[in-house]
Amino acid sequence: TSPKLKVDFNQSTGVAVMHMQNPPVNSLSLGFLTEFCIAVEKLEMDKSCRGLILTSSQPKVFSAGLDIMDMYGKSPEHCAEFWRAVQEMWLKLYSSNMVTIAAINGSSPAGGCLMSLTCDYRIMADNPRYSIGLNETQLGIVAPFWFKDTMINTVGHRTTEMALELGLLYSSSDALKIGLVDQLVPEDQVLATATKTVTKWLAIPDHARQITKSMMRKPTIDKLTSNREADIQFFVNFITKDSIQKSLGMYLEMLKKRKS
Ligand code: CO8
Repeated sequence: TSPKLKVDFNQSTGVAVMHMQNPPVNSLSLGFLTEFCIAVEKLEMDKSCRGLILTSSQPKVFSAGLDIMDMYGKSPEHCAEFWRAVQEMWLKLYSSNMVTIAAINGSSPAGGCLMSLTCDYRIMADNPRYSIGLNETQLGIVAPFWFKDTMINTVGHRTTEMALELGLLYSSSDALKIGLVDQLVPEDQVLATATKTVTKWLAIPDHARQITKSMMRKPTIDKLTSNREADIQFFVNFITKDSIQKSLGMYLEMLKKRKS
């Protein structure tokens, strides 16, 4: 178990609960993503682990998404390494053979929303203060095609088009309405409901469920795996542009001002 991640594996149920603990807001930094991918890989290799629940140890936030500091004022080499780690996180989760459940116990913008979308099922705390969505355009940046595809696969084309253009963050009840999450429960029941749900999914024969999951997701996954280096190059060129760096800087200022 690493400091940024607490993994509770229950041998008798075959279900692991992964608590993200990267204070203050579980931003997906290069360091965090590296640890995260190693931990998921370990569980994936362990034949006795059949289910994975993702949740947050931080109050009010599931994950604030990609760590902006890994994209702001960094060298092209750093940005490339960071982006490869983001790709890896998505590939590992979206193609996982395990039943994956997002227990979303707080806000989940951008990369946090993407992480949730890779799961088989999403349970969110019923709290109007918590929001979820792909808000990239609000930062002056553009959600990559595989973020977009993952959202389309979940909520459909029209809803995704509008959500991405406007960078919409949905309250938990609005997220349920559009199908961005599957179920709302009181905050103190998020994890218990996830545990119950994973049991239901695990009652289906593994091989049949896994082949079906792969059939649904493979075209989307192949699109990235066959274009990984080009996608990294595109990200690095985009994110290191002066105008984009300026947008990120303004967004960071806004985050700080909003606090007071
Ligand atoms: N990265 C780095 N630092 C962050 C991030 C982040 N994503 N989010 C918050 N922080 C920092 C804040 O600046 C603040 O720092 P400090 O204490 O030094 O002032 C600290 O974390 C705590 O944040 P808040 O005070 O805002 O905490 P709250 O509990 O009030 O709010 C929220 C939590 C709702 C998560 C809020 O922090 C928030 O909205 N954060 C921004 C979330 C966001 O917009 N993330 C988008 C990241 S971009 C992404 O994930 C996909 C990019 C795809 C790139 C494609 C390019 C081609």
